Amino acid sequence: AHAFWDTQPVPKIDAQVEKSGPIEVKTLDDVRKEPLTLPALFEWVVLDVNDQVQLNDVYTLLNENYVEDDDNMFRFDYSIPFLKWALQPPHYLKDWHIGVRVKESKKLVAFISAIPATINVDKTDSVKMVEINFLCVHKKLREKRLAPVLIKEITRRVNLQNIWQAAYTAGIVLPKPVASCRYYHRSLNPKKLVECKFSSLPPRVSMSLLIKLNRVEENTKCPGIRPLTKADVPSATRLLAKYLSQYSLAPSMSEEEVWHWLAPQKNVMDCYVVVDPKTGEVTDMCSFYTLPSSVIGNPKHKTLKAAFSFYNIATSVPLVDLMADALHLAKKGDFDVFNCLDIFENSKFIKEHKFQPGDGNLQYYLYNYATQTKDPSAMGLVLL
Ligand code: MYA
Ligand code: JJ1
Repeated sequence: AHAFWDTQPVPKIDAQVEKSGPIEVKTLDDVRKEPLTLPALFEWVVLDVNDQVQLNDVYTLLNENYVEDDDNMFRFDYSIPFLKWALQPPHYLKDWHIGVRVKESKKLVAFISAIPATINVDKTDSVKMVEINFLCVHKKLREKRLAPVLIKEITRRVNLQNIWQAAYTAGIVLPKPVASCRYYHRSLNPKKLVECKFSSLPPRVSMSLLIKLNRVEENTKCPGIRPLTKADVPSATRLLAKYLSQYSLAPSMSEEEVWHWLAPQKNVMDCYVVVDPKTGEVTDMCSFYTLPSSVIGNPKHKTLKAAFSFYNIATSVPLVDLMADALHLAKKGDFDVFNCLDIFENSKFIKEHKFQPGDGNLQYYLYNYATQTKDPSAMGLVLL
């Protein structure tokens, strides 16, 4: 049923994986030295995201053609600064920002990206991988088998760096999910969410009652909570490493990477910490990234501003209190909704903070690495 995926080193959908490890082992000699062949009208390009014009081309392709919900009412609208940040972590390779342009017009019609990451699997194996994201084919070129060509080309360019594994997520089921996770949503601006049809007014609930039900705390609960600074990074890196070590799939981040991924950036990343006044150690942190969605065909609202839960660690306060602060801060930041997955210990605050399940799922995958299927609560990795 999968003309492409059946040829790839991924477990069959019905496979019961017992032992973890690579599915196939190859060497550089096995890797094709020339790019994959594209249909004659198209050409491969590397997108230089330091160039505003090329970065804008990626933004526009994604803004018009990237991921939508099942009913095609909302489409992710990753911002330009977000894309630049997401594509340029420490040790990124510009060769891994791959585009397809129409030869004649130079219009960008497809994209795929890889970034380097070290991922710990089953708490024992540290695997050098890439994270694949932003796979996109223009709406007018869909179902022409272009996606497999993009995937094979990025695989080739990653293999040329002697990297043989990848992690990725998708809204659809492919061979074979490591974990199947669910989106949950906390309404912060219920009136707008209803007007956009992101949510509906529950039966026998008035708008004024809905607004009241969705109020957040007027004050923060965690004493001294403040934005992460560069001076916090050594301590925050230790806290993260210790916290993430309990998960079956989690990133391992250097100090450099922690600062890249968590440094506060307006309209991109929010990260707050609690620091022990005696020791200066970071004891708690919460973070969320900004990912708006275009509201498709709504006369009143053009975009929905969503916060996506990132890495949250509570040691000096209950996790529920830390997340109350995250919701308070997101509301103050004018977000309309706060989204999270049922990964980490998130089920501990989902009910209490009135999150509701969405209609979307997120499947986690590994390429060329077999491992036992995991519960969402064993997952310690968030991809953008
Ligand atoms: S997930 C986000 C994906 N993007 C979108 O959903 C945006 C909107 N949609 C589109 O742009 C297109 O519909 C896409 C497919 C591009 C998704 N992941 O060209 P086709 C398989 C993997 O005729 P199109 C993200 O970014 C499909 O099962 N495979 O189809 C992570 C079929 O194969 P098979 C997918 O609709 C991406 C084949 O493609 C996906 O025109 C991770 C059909 O191709 C998907 N999301 O284009 C990629 N959707 O016949 C894998 C469809 O076998 C990375 N397909 O069923 C693997 C690791 C690589 C690096 C390895 C290094 C070592
Ligand atoms: O956002 C999502 N769903 C929303 C909107 C649904 C619109 C109709 N289809 C939703 N709303 C109802 C819940 C409501 C929230 C406020 C409080 C009351 C309840 O369910 C969904 C997630 O649930 N989003 C998507 O489907 C987008 C795609 C998700 C897959 C992403 C794949 C990314 C891959 C990147 O590598």
